[in-house]
Amino acid sequence: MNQIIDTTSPTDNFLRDVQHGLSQSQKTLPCKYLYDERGSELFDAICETGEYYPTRTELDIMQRNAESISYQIGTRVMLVEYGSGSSIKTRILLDALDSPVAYVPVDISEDHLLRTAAELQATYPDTEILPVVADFTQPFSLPRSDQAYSHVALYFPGSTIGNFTPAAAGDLLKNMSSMLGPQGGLLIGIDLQKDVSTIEAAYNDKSGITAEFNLNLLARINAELSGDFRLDNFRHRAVYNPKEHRIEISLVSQCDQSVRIGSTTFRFDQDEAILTEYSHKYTIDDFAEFASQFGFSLHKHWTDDDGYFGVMHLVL
Ligand code: AVI
Repeated sequence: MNQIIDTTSPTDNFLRDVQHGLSQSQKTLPCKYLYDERGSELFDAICETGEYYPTRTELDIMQRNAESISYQIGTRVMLVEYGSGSSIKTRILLDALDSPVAYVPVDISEDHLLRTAAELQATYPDTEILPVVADFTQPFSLPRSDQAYSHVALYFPGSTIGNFTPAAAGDLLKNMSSMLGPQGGLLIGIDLQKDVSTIEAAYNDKSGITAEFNLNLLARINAELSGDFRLDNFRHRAVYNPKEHRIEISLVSQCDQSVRIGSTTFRFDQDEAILTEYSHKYTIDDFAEFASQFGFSLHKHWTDDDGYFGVMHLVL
C-alpha cells in the first residue's frame, strides 16, 4: 500500500480561516474544520443515532442495489472516493464490483485514512489501495496504479455535497468532470427533501451528540490556536430554511462576551450566531439539472421506499 500526500493541494490555514470567518458581520467557521480526530469520532457516533437517517438509509440503498450499482459502474475500474472516512459503504462496492483494479480513498484526515486503507488492503489483496491525503475541494492528481484500469469511477457518498454552497458544489463538480476520462462516472449520495420535522430531528438528536460535534470546533480552536472559548457560553442550533432547502447549523452565544484567539479578541453579542455548517437537501430532478450545468447527465438512480435519500449515477 503506497501512501500519497498530494503536495499540489494547498495546506489549510486554520488560523487564517478562523480569523477571517469571525471577522465577518455574519460570523462563520468553515465546516471542514469540524473533522479533527475527535470530530470524526463524534460524526461516526451521530451516524449511529436513531434520528440521523441519512447514513443507515444510504447503506440500505447500497446493500439492496449493490449488484445493479456495480453493473452500472463497470469492470476493472479505478474507484476514487472523496472524503472516504471509515469507507464503510465502500466495502459494499468493493465486494460487488467486478475486478476493481484500484481503490483511491481521498481524505484530509491522515491518521484515519491510513488506518482504514491498511485494513482495506488486508481485506482486498487483489485491489491496489492507494490512499491520497488531500483536500478534495482542490484539484489533486490521481495516483498511478500498477495495473491498467478501464476507467475512473468517482464515489462521493454520505450526501457531503449538501454541505457545500451551490457555488462551491459547482466548483467541485467542475473539478470532478475534469478528472474523469471517457466512460468515467460519478456515484453520489444525495439527501432528499422531506418533512421538516424529520430533517430537524436528525440534526438535534436527543442524546446531544450533534451539539457536542458542533461545540468541538470551539474546543479545537482553543487547543490548536490558543483560544479561550468557554464552551458552556455557546449553544448548538440547527434549523431548516425551507426557502434555501437547507439545515443551517450554528453556535449561538449565550451572553455578551469576548473571546481571545492568539492575540486577537472577538466580540460576541448575546444570541449572536456563528454559522458552522449548511446541509442542503435536493430532489433527484433538481440535482440532475444542477449537475447538467457541469456536463453530467443522470444515468440511473436508486432511492429507499420513503424517498429519504438518493444514490445517483451521473455520466459525462
Ligand atoms: C457530512 N455531512 C453529510 C453531514 C450532514 O448531514 O450534513 C454532517 C453533519 N452535521 C451534523 N450532523 C451531520
